[in-house]
Amino acid sequence: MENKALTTNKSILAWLDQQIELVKPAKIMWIDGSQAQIDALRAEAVETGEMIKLNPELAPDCFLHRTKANDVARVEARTLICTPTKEEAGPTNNWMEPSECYKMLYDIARDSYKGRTMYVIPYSMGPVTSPLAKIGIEVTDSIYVVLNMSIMTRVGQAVLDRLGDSDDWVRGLHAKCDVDAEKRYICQFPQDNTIISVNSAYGGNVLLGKKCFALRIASYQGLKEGWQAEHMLILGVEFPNGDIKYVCAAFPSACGKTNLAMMIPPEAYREKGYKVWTVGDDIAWIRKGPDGRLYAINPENGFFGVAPDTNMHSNPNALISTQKGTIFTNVALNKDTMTVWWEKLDKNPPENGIDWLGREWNGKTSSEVGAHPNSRFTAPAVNCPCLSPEFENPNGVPISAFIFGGRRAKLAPLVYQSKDWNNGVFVGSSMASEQTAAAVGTIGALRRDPMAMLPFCGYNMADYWQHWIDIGASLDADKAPKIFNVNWFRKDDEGNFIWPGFGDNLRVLEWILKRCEGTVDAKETPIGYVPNPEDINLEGIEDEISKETLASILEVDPALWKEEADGIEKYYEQFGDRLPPVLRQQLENLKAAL
Ligand code: GTP
Ligand code: SPV
Ligand code: MN
Repeated sequence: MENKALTTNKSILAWLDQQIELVKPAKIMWIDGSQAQIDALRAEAVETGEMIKLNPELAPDCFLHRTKANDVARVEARTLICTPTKEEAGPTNNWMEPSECYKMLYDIARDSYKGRTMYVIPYSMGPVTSPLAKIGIEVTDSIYVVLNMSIMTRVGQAVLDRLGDSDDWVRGLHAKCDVDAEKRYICQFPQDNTIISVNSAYGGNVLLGKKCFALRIASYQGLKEGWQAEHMLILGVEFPNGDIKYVCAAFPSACGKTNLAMMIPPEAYREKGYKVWTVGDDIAWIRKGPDGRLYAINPENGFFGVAPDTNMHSNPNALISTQKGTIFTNVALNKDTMTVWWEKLDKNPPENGIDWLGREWNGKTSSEVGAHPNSRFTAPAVNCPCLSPEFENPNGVPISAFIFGGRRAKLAPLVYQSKDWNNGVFVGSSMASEQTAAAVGTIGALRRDPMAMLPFCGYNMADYWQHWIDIGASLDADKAPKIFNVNWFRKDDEGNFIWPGFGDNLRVLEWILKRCEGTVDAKETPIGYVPNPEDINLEGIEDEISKETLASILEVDPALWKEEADGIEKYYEQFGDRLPPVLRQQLENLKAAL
Protein backbone atom coordinates (compact mmCIF):
# COMPACT_ATOMS: atom_id res chain seq x y z
CA MET A 1 0.00 0.00 0.00
CA GLU A 2 1.35 3.37 -0.97
CA ASN A 3 -0.41 6.48 -2.17
CA LYS A 4 0.22 10.00 -3.42
CA ALA A 5 0.60 13.04 -1.22
CA LEU A 6 -2.81 14.38 -0.21
CA THR A 7 -1.64 17.99 -0.11
CA THR A 8 0.53 20.53 -1.91
CA ASN A 9 1.12 22.45 1.32
CA LYS A 10 4.81 23.36 1.11
CA SER A 11 5.47 23.49 4.85
CA ILE A 12 4.11 19.96 5.23
CA LEU A 13 5.97 18.52 2.24
CA ALA A 14 9.26 20.10 3.31
CA TRP A 15 8.93 18.81 6.86
CA LEU A 16 7.97 15.39 5.58
CA ASP A 17 11.07 15.26 3.37
CA GLN A 18 13.19 15.87 6.45
CA GLN A 19 11.46 13.10 8.38
CA ILE A 20 11.85 10.67 5.47
CA GLU A 21 15.51 11.54 5.17
CA LEU A 22 15.91 10.86 8.89
CA VAL A 23 14.00 7.62 9.44
CA LYS A 24 14.22 6.12 5.91
CA PRO A 25 10.88 4.36 5.50
CA ALA A 26 10.41 1.68 2.85
CA LYS A 27 6.99 3.11 1.94
CA ILE A 28 4.82 6.11 2.64
CA MET A 29 1.09 6.01 3.16
CA TRP A 30 -1.12 9.06 3.63
CA ILE A 31 -4.12 8.50 5.86
CA ASP A 32 -7.15 9.81 3.98
CA GLY A 33 -9.85 8.99 6.52
CA SER A 34 -11.69 6.54 4.25
CA GLN A 35 -13.34 3.40 5.57
CA ALA A 36 -11.68 1.35 2.83
CA GLN A 37 -8.25 2.36 4.06
CA ILE A 38 -9.13 1.64 7.69
CA ASP A 39 -10.45 -1.79 6.72
CA ALA A 40 -7.24 -2.56 4.85
CA LEU A 41 -5.08 -1.47 7.80
CA ARG A 42 -7.15 -3.50 10.24
CA ALA A 43 -6.76 -6.56 8.04
CA GLU A 44 -3.01 -6.02 7.82
CA ALA A 45 -2.67 -5.62 11.59
CA VAL A 46 -4.62 -8.84 12.16
CA GLU A 47 -2.52 -10.65 9.58
CA THR A 48 0.76 -9.64 11.24
CA GLY A 49 -0.58 -10.39 14.73
CA GLU A 50 -0.35 -6.76 15.84
CA MET A 51 -4.06 -6.88 16.66
CA ILE A 52 -6.48 -9.70 17.41
CA LYS A 53 -9.92 -9.54 15.82
CA LEU A 54 -12.70 -10.10 18.32
CA ASN A 55 -15.98 -11.93 17.81
CA PRO A 56 -17.79 -10.15 14.94
CA GLU A 57 -21.22 -10.91 16.43
CA LEU A 58 -20.48 -10.00 20.04
CA ALA A 59 -17.94 -7.25 19.40
CA PRO A 60 -18.25 -6.00 15.81
CA ASP A 61 -15.17 -4.21 14.42
CA CYS A 62 -13.42 -4.57 17.78
CA PHE A 63 -9.77 -5.50 18.25
CA LEU A 64 -7.38 -6.40 21.04
CA HIS A 65 -3.81 -5.15 21.15
CA ARG A 66 -1.12 -5.93 23.70
CA THR A 67 1.86 -3.64 24.24
CA LYS A 68 5.20 -4.71 25.64
CA ALA A 69 5.23 -5.27 29.38
CA ASN A 70 7.64 -2.35 29.78
CA ASP A 71 5.32 -0.03 27.87
CA VAL A 72 1.93 0.18 29.58
CA ALA A 73 1.58 3.76 30.84
CA ARG A 74 2.84 7.28 30.42
CA VAL A 75 6.44 7.76 31.54
CA GLU A 76 6.66 11.11 33.24
CA ALA A 77 10.37 10.84 34.04
CA ARG A 78 11.09 10.57 30.31
CA THR A 79 8.68 13.29 29.23
CA LEU A 80 10.55 16.49 28.43
CA ILE A 81 9.56 20.09 27.82
CA CYS A 82 12.26 21.55 25.59
CA THR A 83 12.04 25.32 25.93
CA PRO A 84 15.05 27.57 25.21
CA THR A 85 15.65 28.03 28.94
CA LYS A 86 15.03 25.67 31.87
CA GLU A 87 13.19 28.48 33.65
CA GLU A 88 10.49 28.50 30.94
CA ALA A 89 9.76 24.81 31.54
CA GLY A 90 9.73 25.40 35.29
CA PRO A 91 10.56 23.23 38.28
CA THR A 92 7.79 20.66 37.75
CA ASN A 93 8.85 19.65 34.22
CA ASN A 94 11.83 17.68 32.97
CA TRP A 95 13.81 19.91 30.66
CA MET A 96 16.45 19.61 27.99
CA GLU A 97 17.95 22.31 25.81
CA PRO A 98 16.17 22.02 22.42
CA SER A 99 19.15 21.59 20.06
CA GLU A 100 20.71 19.01 22.37
CA CYS A 101 17.39 17.17 22.60
CA TYR A 102 16.79 17.21 18.84
CA LYS A 103 20.24 15.74 18.35
CA MET A 104 19.63 13.00 20.90
CA LEU A 105 16.26 12.13 19.35
CA TYR A 106 17.53 12.19 15.78
CA ASP A 107 20.32 9.81 16.78
CA ILE A 108 17.74 7.44 18.25
CA ALA A 109 15.22 7.71 15.39
CA ARG A 110 17.72 7.69 12.51
CA ASP A 111 16.99 4.89 10.00
CA SER A 112 14.47 3.39 12.41
CA TYR A 113 11.71 3.02 9.75
CA LYS A 114 13.93 0.83 7.54
CA GLY A 115 11.71 -1.83 5.99
CA ARG A 116 8.67 -0.21 7.60
CA THR A 117 5.86 2.00 6.30
CA MET A 118 5.59 5.64 7.28
CA TYR A 119 1.97 6.55 7.91
CA VAL A 120 1.22 10.26 7.55
CA ILE A 121 -1.81 11.22 9.63
CA PRO A 122 -3.38 14.65 9.10
CA TYR A 123 -5.67 15.25 12.09
CA SER A 124 -7.81 17.94 13.62
CA MET A 125 -8.20 18.53 17.33
CA GLY A 126 -11.78 19.77 17.52
CA PRO A 127 -14.53 19.66 14.89
CA VAL A 128 -12.84 20.39 11.56
CA THR A 129 -14.86 23.58 10.99
CA SER A 130 -14.52 24.90 14.55
CA PRO A 131 -12.75 28.24 15.03
CA LEU A 132 -11.25 26.65 18.16
CA ALA A 133 -9.88 23.60 16.32
CA LYS A 134 -6.19 23.10 15.55
CA ILE A 135 -4.42 20.83 13.13
CA GLY A 136 -1.54 18.40 13.48
CA ILE A 137 0.37 15.97 11.30
CA GLU A 138 1.66 12.82 12.98
CA VAL A 139 3.97 10.44 11.20
CA THR A 140 4.25 7.00 12.74
CA ASP A 141 5.44 3.50 11.92
CA SER A 142 2.60 1.90 13.88
CA ILE A 143 -0.75 0.79 12.46
CA TYR A 144 -2.02 0.68 16.05
CA VAL A 145 -1.33 4.41 16.30
CA VAL A 146 -3.08 5.09 12.97
CA LEU A 147 -6.18 3.18 14.00
CA ASN A 148 -6.29 4.78 17.44
CA MET A 149 -5.78 8.28 16.05
CA SER A 150 -8.59 7.57 13.58
CA ILE A 151 -10.91 7.04 16.55
CA MET A 152 -9.56 9.74 18.87
CA THR A 153 -9.33 12.57 16.33
CA ARG A 154 -10.79 13.66 13.00
CA VAL A 155 -8.33 12.47 10.34
CA GLY A 156 -7.88 12.65 6.59
CA GLN A 157 -8.42 14.77 3.54
CA ALA A 158 -10.95 17.18 5.09
CA VAL A 159 -8.30 18.28 7.58
CA LEU A 160 -5.78 19.10 4.85
CA ASP A 161 -8.45 20.94 2.86
CA ARG A 162 -9.15 23.07 5.91
CA LEU A 163 -5.44 23.79 6.45
CA GLY A 164 -4.75 24.81 2.85
CA ASP A 165 -1.29 26.41 2.50
CA SER A 166 -1.02 27.51 6.12
CA ASP A 167 1.97 26.47 8.21
CA ASP A 168 -0.03 26.73 11.43
CA TRP A 169 0.02 23.05 12.36
CA VAL A 170 1.78 20.89 14.93
CA ARG A 171 4.56 18.59 13.80
CA GLY A 172 4.62 15.12 15.35
CA LEU A 173 7.15 12.36 14.77
CA HIS A 174 6.58 8.99 16.39
CA ALA A 175 9.10 6.18 15.98
CA LYS A 176 8.56 2.86 17.73
CA CYS A 177 12.24 1.96 17.32
CA ASP A 178 12.86 -1.12 19.52
CA VAL A 179 10.45 -0.06 22.29
CA ASP A 180 13.55 0.21 24.45
CA ALA A 181 12.53 1.67 27.83
CA GLU A 182 16.03 3.06 28.34
CA LYS A 183 15.82 5.09 25.14
CA ARG A 184 12.19 6.14 25.48
CA TYR A 185 11.52 9.88 25.29
CA ILE A 186 8.36 11.91 24.85
CA CYS A 187 9.52 15.42 23.94
CA GLN A 188 7.60 18.63 23.40
CA PHE A 189 9.12 21.72 21.77
CA PRO A 190 6.43 24.34 22.45
CA GLN A 191 8.20 27.17 20.60
CA ASP A 192 8.49 24.99 17.47
CA ASN A 193 5.01 23.41 17.60
CA THR A 194 6.86 20.09 17.52
CA ILE A 195 6.54 16.73 19.27
CA ILE A 196 8.92 13.77 19.00
CA SER A 197 8.18 10.43 20.66
CA VAL A 198 10.53 7.45 20.45
CA ASN A 199 10.67 3.88 21.77
CA SER A 200 7.10 3.57 22.96
CA ALA A 201 3.91 2.22 21.41
CA TYR A 202 1.47 3.00 24.22
CA GLY A 203 -1.44 5.44 24.46
CA GLY A 204 -0.56 8.84 25.84
CA ASN A 205 3.05 8.41 24.74
CA VAL A 206 2.25 7.92 21.06
CA LEU A 207 -1.24 9.23 20.25
CA LEU A 208 0.40 12.61 19.79
CA GLY A 209 -2.85 14.54 19.38
CA LYS A 210 -3.83 13.77 22.95
CA LYS A 211 -1.58 14.72 25.87
CA CYS A 212 1.41 15.92 23.78
CA PHE A 213 -0.54 18.31 21.55
CA ALA A 214 -3.97 18.94 23.11
CA LEU A 215 -2.44 19.63 26.53
CA ARG A 216 1.33 20.26 26.51
CA ILE A 217 1.68 22.18 23.23
CA ALA A 218 -1.85 23.63 23.40
CA SER A 219 -1.42 24.93 26.96
CA TYR A 220 1.51 27.00 25.67
CA GLN A 221 -0.47 28.14 22.61
CA GLY A 222 -3.28 29.11 24.99
CA LEU A 223 -0.88 31.22 27.04
CA LYS A 224 0.22 33.09 23.92
CA GLU A 225 -3.26 33.39 22.43
CA GLY A 226 -5.40 34.01 25.51
CA TRP A 227 -7.20 30.70 25.96
CA GLN A 228 -6.85 27.52 28.05
CA ALA A 229 -6.11 23.85 27.39
CA GLU A 230 -7.13 21.81 30.43
CA HIS A 231 -7.18 18.18 31.63
CA MET A 232 -10.94 18.42 32.11
CA LEU A 233 -14.12 16.57 31.30
CA ILE A 234 -17.07 18.57 29.99
CA LEU A 235 -20.63 17.54 30.88
CA GLY A 236 -24.11 19.00 30.73
CA VAL A 237 -26.74 18.49 33.42
CA GLU A 238 -30.25 18.71 32.01
CA PHE A 239 -32.86 19.81 34.54
CA PRO A 240 -36.49 18.65 34.45
CA ASN A 241 -37.48 22.00 32.87
CA GLY A 242 -35.14 21.33 29.93
CA ASP A 243 -32.41 23.79 30.99
CA ILE A 244 -28.88 22.45 30.50
CA LYS A 245 -25.92 23.70 32.54
CA TYR A 246 -22.35 22.71 31.65
CA VAL A 247 -19.41 22.14 33.97
CA CYS A 248 -15.75 21.28 33.41
CA ALA A 249 -13.94 19.10 35.93
CA ALA A 250 -10.20 18.49 36.33
CA PHE A 251 -9.27 15.26 38.12
CA PRO A 252 -5.84 13.62 37.79
CA SER A 253 -5.42 10.55 35.57
CA ALA A 254 -7.64 7.62 36.57
CA CYS A 255 -9.50 9.72 39.16
CA GLY A 256 -12.96 9.66 37.65
CA LYS A 257 -13.34 12.02 34.67
CA THR A 258 -14.73 9.39 32.29
CA ASN A 259 -17.03 8.13 35.02
CA LEU A 260 -18.40 11.54 35.92
CA ALA A 261 -18.73 12.63 32.29
CA MET A 262 -20.93 9.63 31.45
CA MET A 263 -22.78 9.17 34.72
CA ILE A 264 -26.34 7.95 34.91
CA PRO A 265 -28.46 9.97 37.35
CA PRO A 266 -29.80 8.11 40.41
CA GLU A 267 -33.29 6.69 39.93
CA ALA A 268 -35.02 9.43 41.92
CA TYR A 269 -33.44 12.01 39.61
CA ARG A 270 -34.20 10.10 36.42
CA GLU A 271 -37.85 9.92 37.42
CA LYS A 272 -37.94 13.69 37.78
CA GLY A 273 -36.41 14.12 34.31
CA TYR A 274 -32.72 14.81 35.01
CA LYS A 275 -30.24 13.80 32.31
CA VAL A 276 -26.47 14.01 31.98
CA TRP A 277 -24.86 14.71 28.59
CA THR A 278 -21.21 13.96 27.79
CA VAL A 279 -19.27 16.55 25.80
CA GLY A 280 -15.80 15.28 26.73
CA ASP A 281 -14.08 12.95 29.18
CA ASP A 282 -10.44 14.11 29.27
CA ILE A 283 -9.52 17.40 27.61
CA ALA A 284 -11.21 20.79 27.28
CA TRP A 285 -10.15 23.78 25.19
CA ILE A 286 -11.70 26.88 26.67
CA ARG A 287 -12.10 30.37 25.27
CA LYS A 288 -14.12 33.49 25.95
CA GLY A 289 -17.16 33.79 23.68
CA PRO A 290 -18.78 36.91 22.22
CA ASP A 291 -21.15 37.13 25.21
CA GLY A 292 -18.25 37.29 27.67
CA ARG A 293 -18.75 33.79 29.04
CA LEU A 294 -16.22 30.94 28.77
CA TYR A 295 -16.98 28.27 26.17
CA ALA A 296 -15.40 24.80 26.01
CA ILE A 297 -14.92 22.32 23.19
CA ASN A 298 -13.69 18.76 23.44
CA PRO A 299 -10.78 18.55 20.98
CA GLU A 300 -11.07 14.74 20.85
CA ASN A 301 -13.37 12.47 18.89
CA GLY A 302 -13.25 9.35 21.05
CA PHE A 303 -12.54 8.04 24.54
CA PHE A 304 -9.25 6.48 25.64
CA GLY A 305 -10.71 5.20 28.88
CA VAL A 306 -9.54 3.06 31.80
CA ALA A 307 -10.99 -0.46 31.36
CA PRO A 308 -10.73 -2.10 34.83
CA ASP A 309 -13.72 -1.40 37.08
CA THR A 310 -15.85 -0.32 34.11
CA ASN A 311 -19.08 -2.31 34.22
CA MET A 312 -22.85 -2.09 33.75
CA HIS A 313 -23.21 -0.78 37.29
CA SER A 314 -20.30 1.69 37.54
CA ASN A 315 -20.41 3.16 34.03
CA PRO A 316 -22.91 1.58 31.60
CA ASN A 317 -22.52 4.40 29.06
CA ALA A 318 -18.77 3.77 28.81
CA LEU A 319 -19.31 0.03 28.48
CA ILE A 320 -21.92 0.52 25.74
CA SER A 321 -19.49 2.89 23.99
CA THR A 322 -17.05 -0.02 23.67
CA GLN A 323 -19.47 -2.44 22.00
CA LYS A 324 -18.40 -1.71 18.43
CA GLY A 325 -15.48 -0.18 16.54
CA THR A 326 -13.31 -0.24 19.66
CA ILE A 327 -9.64 -1.09 20.22
CA PHE A 328 -8.79 -2.67 23.57
CA THR A 329 -5.26 -2.40 24.89
CA ASN A 330 -3.78 -4.78 27.50
CA VAL A 331 -7.01 -6.40 28.67
CA ALA A 332 -7.62 -10.17 28.95
CA LEU A 333 -9.00 -12.31 26.12
CA ASN A 334 -11.65 -15.01 26.48
CA LYS A 335 -10.58 -17.57 23.88
CA ASP A 336 -13.91 -19.41 23.91
CA THR A 337 -15.98 -16.37 23.01
CA MET A 338 -13.25 -14.19 21.48
CA THR A 339 -14.35 -11.31 23.69
CA VAL A 340 -12.38 -9.22 26.16
CA TRP A 341 -12.48 -9.19 29.94
CA TRP A 342 -11.04 -7.06 32.73
CA GLU A 343 -11.25 -6.98 36.51
CA LYS A 344 -14.76 -6.15 37.77
CA LEU A 345 -16.29 -6.28 34.27
CA ASP A 346 -18.58 -9.02 35.60
CA LYS A 347 -18.39 -12.02 37.92
CA ASN A 348 -17.63 -14.38 35.05
CA PRO A 349 -13.93 -14.23 34.15
CA PRO A 350 -12.76 -16.51 31.35
CA GLU A 351 -11.47 -19.94 32.30
CA ASN A 352 -9.84 -20.36 28.95
CA GLY A 353 -8.20 -16.98 28.74
CA ILE A 354 -5.08 -15.06 27.81
CA ASP A 355 -3.89 -12.36 30.18
CA TRP A 356 -2.53 -8.93 29.21
CA LEU A 357 0.96 -10.42 29.07
CA GLY A 358 -0.15 -12.95 26.46
CA ARG A 359 0.00 -15.94 28.84
CA GLU A 360 -2.59 -18.70 29.22
CA TRP A 361 -4.80 -17.53 32.07
CA ASN A 362 -7.69 -18.99 34.04
CA GLY A 363 -9.57 -16.07 35.58
CA LYS A 364 -11.50 -18.38 37.92
CA THR A 365 -8.43 -19.84 39.62
CA SER A 366 -5.58 -17.44 38.96
CA SER A 367 -4.50 -15.07 41.71
CA GLU A 368 -3.10 -12.68 39.12
CA VAL A 369 -5.03 -10.03 37.24
CA GLY A 370 -6.06 -10.62 33.65
CA ALA A 371 -5.98 -6.99 32.57
CA HIS A 372 -3.28 -4.45 33.36
CA PRO A 373 -4.57 -1.84 35.87
CA ASN A 374 -3.99 0.84 33.18
CA SER A 375 -5.51 -1.22 30.36
CA ARG A 376 -7.70 0.95 28.16
CA PHE A 377 -10.40 1.05 25.50
CA THR A 378 -10.35 3.41 22.52
CA ALA A 379 -14.01 3.97 21.67
CA PRO A 380 -15.61 6.31 19.12
CA ALA A 381 -17.50 9.17 20.78
CA VAL A 382 -20.52 8.55 18.54
CA ASN A 383 -21.04 5.21 20.31
CA CYS A 384 -21.81 6.95 23.60
CA PRO A 385 -25.55 6.82 24.40
CA CYS A 386 -25.38 10.08 26.34
CA LEU A 387 -23.19 12.00 23.88
CA SER A 388 -24.25 15.63 23.99
CA PRO A 389 -26.10 17.01 20.96
CA GLU A 390 -23.60 19.89 21.34
CA PHE A 391 -20.61 17.56 20.81
CA GLU A 392 -20.01 18.86 17.27
CA ASN A 393 -20.95 22.46 18.07
CA PRO A 394 -17.98 24.40 16.66
CA ASN A 395 -18.38 27.11 19.29
CA GLY A 396 -18.49 24.78 22.28
CA VAL A 397 -20.73 25.00 25.34
CA PRO A 398 -20.93 27.77 27.99
CA ILE A 399 -19.36 26.80 31.30
CA SER A 400 -21.07 27.51 34.65
CA ALA A 401 -18.53 25.89 36.98
CA PHE A 402 -15.00 24.56 37.15
CA ILE A 403 -14.51 21.62 39.47
CA PHE A 404 -11.17 20.39 40.78
CA GLY A 405 -10.73 17.12 42.62
CA GLY A 406 -8.49 14.21 43.44
CA ARG A 407 -8.09 11.09 45.51
CA ARG A 408 -7.63 12.01 49.14
CA ALA A 409 -8.48 9.41 51.74
CA LYS A 410 -8.51 12.15 54.40
CA LEU A 411 -8.75 15.92 54.69
CA ALA A 412 -10.54 17.29 51.60
CA PRO A 413 -14.31 17.46 52.11
CA LEU A 414 -16.77 15.90 49.67
CA VAL A 415 -17.29 19.32 48.11
CA TYR A 416 -16.56 22.98 48.78
CA GLN A 417 -16.82 26.20 46.83
CA SER A 418 -13.95 28.63 46.60
CA LYS A 419 -14.51 32.14 47.88
CA ASP A 420 -13.92 33.73 44.49
CA TRP A 421 -11.98 33.16 41.25
CA ASN A 422 -8.51 33.80 42.67
CA ASN A 423 -9.25 31.64 45.69
CA GLY A 424 -10.37 28.95 43.22
CA VAL A 425 -7.04 29.24 41.39
CA PHE A 426 -5.35 28.77 44.77
CA VAL A 427 -7.45 25.66 45.43
CA GLY A 428 -6.54 24.22 42.00
CA SER A 429 -2.87 25.13 42.34
CA SER A 430 -2.54 23.30 45.65
CA MET A 431 -4.63 20.21 44.97
CA ALA A 432 -3.09 16.83 45.72
CA SER A 433 -4.02 13.28 44.81
CA GLU A 434 -2.92 9.71 45.41
CA GLN A 435 -1.06 8.38 42.37
CA THR A 436 -2.70 5.85 40.03
CA ALA A 437 -1.53 3.30 37.45
CA ALA A 438 -1.96 5.80 34.59
CA ALA A 439 1.71 6.72 34.86
CA VAL A 440 4.75 4.70 35.88
CA GLY A 441 5.32 5.43 39.59
CA THR A 442 4.32 4.59 43.15
CA ILE A 443 0.60 3.87 43.26
CA GLY A 444 -1.11 5.49 46.23
CA ALA A 445 1.62 8.05 46.97
CA LEU A 446 0.15 11.49 47.62
CA ARG A 447 1.52 14.21 45.40
CA ARG A 448 0.52 17.72 44.40
CA ASP A 449 -1.03 17.75 40.95
CA PRO A 450 -2.10 21.35 40.25
CA MET A 451 -5.32 21.50 38.21
CA ALA A 452 -4.56 17.81 37.31
CA MET A 453 -1.99 19.31 34.91
CA LEU A 454 1.30 18.30 36.58
CA PRO A 455 2.27 15.90 33.75
CA PHE A 456 0.68 18.03 31.04
CA CYS A 457 1.60 21.69 31.46
CA GLY A 458 3.88 22.73 28.59
CA TYR A 459 5.55 25.62 30.42
CA ASN A 460 6.36 26.98 33.87
CA MET A 461 3.54 26.02 36.26
CA ALA A 462 3.80 29.39 38.04
CA ASP A 463 3.14 31.18 34.73
CA TYR A 464 0.24 28.80 34.12
CA TRP A 465 -1.29 29.88 37.44
CA GLN A 466 -0.80 33.51 36.48
CA HIS A 467 -2.57 32.75 33.19
CA TRP A 468 -5.53 31.41 35.19
CA ILE A 469 -5.52 34.59 37.28
CA ASP A 470 -5.38 36.75 34.13
CA ILE A 471 -8.27 34.86 32.52
CA GLY A 472 -10.34 35.46 35.65
CA ALA A 473 -9.48 39.17 35.61
CA SER A 474 -10.67 39.40 32.00
CA LEU A 475 -14.15 38.08 32.88
CA ASP A 476 -17.08 40.02 34.35
CA ALA A 477 -17.76 38.65 37.82
CA ASP A 478 -21.28 37.52 36.91
CA LYS A 479 -20.01 35.67 33.81
CA ALA A 480 -17.02 33.89 35.36
CA PRO A 481 -17.55 30.21 36.18
CA LYS A 482 -17.62 29.50 39.92
CA ILE A 483 -14.81 27.24 41.14
CA PHE A 484 -15.32 24.16 43.33
CA ASN A 485 -13.34 21.23 44.74
CA VAL A 486 -14.68 17.69 45.17
CA ASN A 487 -13.35 14.50 46.71
CA TRP A 488 -15.22 11.24 46.00
CA PHE A 489 -12.44 9.22 47.67
CA ARG A 490 -12.66 9.79 51.44
CA LYS A 491 -12.06 6.49 53.26
CA ASP A 492 -13.14 5.18 56.65
CA ASP A 493 -10.77 3.51 59.11
CA GLU A 494 -11.26 0.15 57.37
CA GLY A 495 -10.20 1.66 54.05
CA ASN A 496 -13.67 1.68 52.46
CA PHE A 497 -14.87 4.60 50.38
CA ILE A 498 -17.41 6.56 52.43
CA TRP A 499 -19.26 8.33 49.62
CA PRO A 500 -21.11 6.00 47.17
CA GLY A 501 -19.84 8.00 44.19
CA PHE A 502 -20.48 7.37 40.47
CA GLY A 503 -24.12 8.27 39.59
CA ASP A 504 -24.66 9.60 43.08
CA ASN A 505 -22.13 12.31 42.34
CA LEU A 506 -25.03 14.09 40.63
CA ARG A 507 -26.23 14.94 44.13
CA VAL A 508 -23.07 17.00 44.53
CA LEU A 509 -23.34 18.50 41.05
CA GLU A 510 -26.86 19.60 41.93
CA TRP A 511 -25.54 21.52 44.94
CA ILE A 512 -22.77 23.03 42.80
CA LEU A 513 -25.21 24.24 40.16
CA LYS A 514 -27.56 25.61 42.79
CA ARG A 515 -24.64 27.57 44.21
CA CYS A 516 -24.00 28.95 40.72
CA GLU A 517 -27.64 30.07 40.58
CA GLY A 518 -27.51 31.42 44.13
CA THR A 519 -30.43 29.23 45.23
CA VAL A 520 -28.84 27.36 48.13
CA ASP A 521 -27.05 28.46 51.27
CA ALA A 522 -23.67 27.27 52.49
CA LYS A 523 -21.47 27.40 55.55
CA GLU A 524 -18.42 29.65 55.36
CA THR A 525 -15.22 27.95 56.56
CA PRO A 526 -11.52 28.92 56.33
CA ILE A 527 -11.16 26.95 53.06
CA GLY A 528 -14.38 28.12 51.40
CA TYR A 529 -18.11 27.38 51.37
CA VAL A 530 -19.20 23.92 52.48
CA PRO A 531 -22.75 22.55 52.09
CA ASN A 532 -25.08 22.29 55.03
CA PRO A 533 -25.59 18.51 55.22
CA GLU A 534 -29.35 18.80 54.67
CA ASP A 535 -28.71 20.49 51.31
CA ILE A 536 -27.15 17.36 49.77
CA ASN A 537 -30.09 15.22 48.65
CA LEU A 538 -29.76 11.66 50.00
CA GLU A 539 -33.15 10.42 48.70
CA GLY A 540 -32.74 6.76 47.76
CA ILE A 541 -29.33 6.24 49.41
CA GLU A 542 -30.22 6.74 53.07
CA ASP A 543 -29.31 3.07 53.64
CA GLU A 544 -25.83 3.57 52.19
CA ILE A 545 -24.91 6.81 53.90
CA SER A 546 -26.46 8.48 56.92
CA LYS A 547 -26.83 12.24 57.49
CA GLU A 548 -24.19 11.96 60.24
CA THR A 549 -21.69 10.21 57.98
CA LEU A 550 -22.34 12.80 55.29
CA ALA A 551 -21.76 15.55 57.85
CA SER A 552 -18.45 13.91 58.78
CA ILE A 553 -17.14 14.17 55.21
CA LEU A 554 -18.20 17.80 54.97
CA GLU A 555 -16.22 18.82 58.03
CA VAL A 556 -13.17 21.07 57.87
CA ASP A 557 -10.59 20.18 60.52
CA PRO A 558 -8.49 23.32 61.22
CA ALA A 559 -5.57 21.34 62.70
CA LEU A 560 -5.23 19.14 59.61
CA TRP A 561 -5.67 22.14 57.32
CA LYS A 562 -2.88 23.97 59.16
CA GLU A 563 -0.58 21.08 58.26
CA GLU A 564 -1.88 21.26 54.71
CA ALA A 565 -1.14 25.00 54.54
CA ASP A 566 2.44 24.30 55.65
CA GLY A 567 2.68 21.67 52.93
CA ILE A 568 1.44 24.12 50.32
CA GLU A 569 3.95 26.72 51.50
CA LYS A 570 6.78 24.20 51.08
CA TYR A 571 5.47 23.20 47.67
CA TYR A 572 5.30 26.81 46.52
CA GLU A 573 8.94 27.48 47.50
CA GLN A 574 10.32 25.82 44.37
CA PHE A 575 8.66 28.49 42.20
CA GLY A 576 10.58 31.32 43.88
CA ASP A 577 9.77 34.81 42.62
CA ARG A 578 7.75 33.41 39.76
CA LEU A 579 4.93 32.38 42.12
CA PRO A 580 2.04 34.81 41.44
CA PRO A 581 1.73 37.24 44.39
CA VAL A 582 -2.01 36.54 44.34
CA LEU A 583 -1.33 32.94 45.38
CA ARG A 584 1.10 33.92 48.11
CA GLN A 585 -1.62 36.24 49.42
CA GLN A 586 -4.22 33.45 49.20
CA LEU A 587 -1.98 31.20 51.27
CA GLU A 588 -1.53 33.95 53.88
CA ASN A 589 -5.32 34.43 53.96
CA LEU A 590 -5.85 30.72 54.55
CA LYS A 591 -3.33 30.63 57.36
CA ALA A 592 -4.88 33.68 58.97
CA ALA A 593 -8.39 32.20 58.70
CA LEU A 594 -7.24 28.97 60.34
P1 GTP B 1 -7.69 9.34 32.64
O1 GTP B 1 -8.31 8.76 31.40
O2 GTP B 1 -6.48 8.57 33.09
O3 GTP B 1 -7.40 10.79 32.55
O4 GTP B 1 -8.68 9.08 33.85
P2 GTP B 1 -10.16 9.49 34.29
O5 GTP B 1 -10.08 10.66 35.20
O6 GTP B 1 -11.08 9.57 33.13
O7 GTP B 1 -10.53 8.25 35.20
P3 GTP B 1 -11.76 7.23 35.21
O8 GTP B 1 -13.10 7.91 35.14
O9 GTP B 1 -11.50 6.19 34.19
O10 GTP B 1 -11.61 6.62 36.68
C1 GTP B 1 -10.80 5.58 36.95
C2 GTP B 1 -10.99 5.00 38.33
O11 GTP B 1 -11.69 5.84 39.24
C3 GTP B 1 -11.74 3.69 38.28
O12 GTP B 1 -11.07 2.79 39.11
C4 GTP B 1 -13.10 4.05 38.85
O13 GTP B 1 -13.74 2.96 39.39
C5 GTP B 1 -12.73 5.11 39.88
N1 GTP B 1 -13.86 6.03 40.15
C6 GTP B 1 -14.44 6.88 39.28
N2 GTP B 1 -15.46 7.57 39.86
C7 GTP B 1 -15.50 7.16 41.15
C8 GTP B 1 -16.32 7.51 42.28
O14 GTP B 1 -17.21 8.35 42.21
N3 GTP B 1 -16.06 6.87 43.45
C9 GTP B 1 -15.06 5.93 43.56
N4 GTP B 1 -14.86 5.36 44.74
N5 GTP B 1 -14.28 5.57 42.51
C10 GTP B 1 -14.48 6.18 41.33
C1 SPV C 1 -4.10 9.99 31.39
O1 SPV C 1 -3.14 9.33 31.80
O2 SPV C 1 -4.48 11.05 31.93
C2 SPV C 1 -4.87 9.51 30.22
C3 SPV C 1 -4.36 8.34 29.49
O3 SPV C 1 -5.87 10.10 29.87
S1 SPV C 1 -3.05 8.70 28.41
O4 SPV C 1 -3.62 9.09 27.12
O5 SPV C 1 -2.25 7.48 28.27
O6 SPV C 1 -2.27 9.79 28.92
MN1 MN D 1 -6.26 11.95 31.13
